[in-house]
Amino acid sequence: MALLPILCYPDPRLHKVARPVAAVQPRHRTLIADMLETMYDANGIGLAATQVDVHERLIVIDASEARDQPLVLINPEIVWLSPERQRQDEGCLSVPGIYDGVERAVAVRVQALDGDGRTRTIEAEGLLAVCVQHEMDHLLGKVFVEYLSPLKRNRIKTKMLKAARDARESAH
Ligand code: K1U
Ligand code: ZN
Repeated sequence: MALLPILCYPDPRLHKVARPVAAVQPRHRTLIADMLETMYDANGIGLAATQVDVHERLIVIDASEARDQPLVLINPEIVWLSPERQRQDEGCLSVPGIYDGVERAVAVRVQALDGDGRTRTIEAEGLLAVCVQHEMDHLLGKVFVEYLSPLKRNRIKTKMLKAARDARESAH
């Protein structure tokens, strides 16, 4: 298994639209294992393939307290969104240190393939529902900061670019 580098906003590769997985192949099993390891290592509750520069419709999630309930969603499609919506703070491993409120459906039903290529339907609410919607946005090339005002987004962009520049300079 391997830790994968996570793309940081405003990297343009975060805006690529992922293509469907045609068939679950051995390389996808390696990718899933590496993404889970990367997500747990970064203390995240989700990770989309887009964030590790793989532009296929695959996400991993573990929103359990014990961090022992990994979920693999391949070609996920939302089949139902609750009409009830709620604003909740979100974070993103591609936008480290930034948390802000986004309004989303409180509950979702998603159909997807699991890591063995079997069709599954997942009902999610609370943090898991927020995370599923956040990760599915990544597959469409959308980062949560795009729900914020242009002023906030530009401040975040400037902060991220400065942090990347500082990290490069201190590495020399
Ligand atoms: O980068 C990501 O897509 C993962 C992201 C998922 C997420 C967290 C919270 C709300 C929506 C989506 C994270 O894991 S951010 C870091 C984190 O561990 C966290 C932040 C807030 C609540 C719980 C966990
Ligand atoms: Zn994210």
